[in-house]
Amino acid sequence: MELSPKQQVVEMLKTKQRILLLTHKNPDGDAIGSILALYLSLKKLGKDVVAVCNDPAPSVFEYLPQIKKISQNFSTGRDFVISLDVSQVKADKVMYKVVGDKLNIIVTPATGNFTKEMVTAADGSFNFEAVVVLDSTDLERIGSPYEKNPEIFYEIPVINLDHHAGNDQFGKINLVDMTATSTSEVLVSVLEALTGDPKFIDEDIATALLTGIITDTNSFQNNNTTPKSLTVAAQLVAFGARQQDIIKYIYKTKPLSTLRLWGRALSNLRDERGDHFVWTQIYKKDYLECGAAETESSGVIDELLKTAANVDFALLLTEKNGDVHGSLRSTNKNTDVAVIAKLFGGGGHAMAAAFQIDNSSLEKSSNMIISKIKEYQMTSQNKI
Ligand SMILES: [Mn+2]
Repeated sequence: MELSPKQQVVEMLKTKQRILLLTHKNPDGDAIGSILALYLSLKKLGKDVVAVCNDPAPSVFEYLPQIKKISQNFSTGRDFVISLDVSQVKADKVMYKVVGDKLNIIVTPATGNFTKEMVTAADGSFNFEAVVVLDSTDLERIGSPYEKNPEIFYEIPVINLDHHAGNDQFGKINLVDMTATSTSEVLVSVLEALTGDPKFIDEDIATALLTGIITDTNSFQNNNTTPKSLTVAAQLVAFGARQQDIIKYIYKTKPLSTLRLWGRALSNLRDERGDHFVWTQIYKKDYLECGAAETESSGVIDELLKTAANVDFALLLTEKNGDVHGSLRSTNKNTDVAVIAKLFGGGGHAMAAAFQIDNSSLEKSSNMIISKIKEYQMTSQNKI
């Protein structure tokens, strides 16, 4: 019988020793929670694990133990192989010596002489045996770890662990559960199957996993919250997940820089109620002047803009890393914001979606974005 994707993931994780974990750029709580939980679990199982993300974890997640183990860059650990053709001359002894800045490999022939023409050099195989990509709809979302090492993803088996409807099934094994609230929720059942030990999930792993579930359901407020996600969350609390820490750090404490930045976002709020939406923008200079990191704008849309009355959705435009980023949140069940994100090549869920305009600024793009959305709102309303 063919193995299910979950069984294939479990088999792969059991048999491979050196494993690379990756998640998407601009990581959210689910990206951070799932990569950290899998990192801690595989370490606990004695594996050699490296966890990498394009960007550092937002400072709000500092309550998570070992969060600093998620690094921003990595060496592919690729061997470099120098080959000597021994079809005509046999080697007797091989030694190496470091002389100044040079590593000399000294090969003594059994008989005859070696010549320069007999030497070649090439890239060897990667030291990783498996790659796990978490919470990413496609490989591009990983950012520079993918862009700089695309060959890894062809040469090493990739496990794709996700819950997004738009996932493009890029893995050798694709465990994409669209009924799950979060990648962290998917991971809970993988860990249970992998270890067969209900007590394997300790307090730290449970806290990381619960962080993912809580942030992706917006503390069980979003309508993606299912009975199963509540059961899994209850289980994690029973395993010692520090739920109060999560709520306190994520929802009840805000650095002053965040409050200042949100203040700017609110004072820039534009009312397009004629077209049934509100929007605002945060410029690069706003982050600098507020002393805020680029990640600090992420909550403004979920906690403030989304509460706007009598509109279909809210839009937040930000300047990040030289790109313009758009976040969309639907405020009612009848509005699918993924459709709007798609106008700009983005995607997501009905309730939350995003897009990016590469190499641009708000000055260049925001008029174009807003007029395209207004045009769409007009035609979509005409249809009803
Ligand atoms: Mn997620």
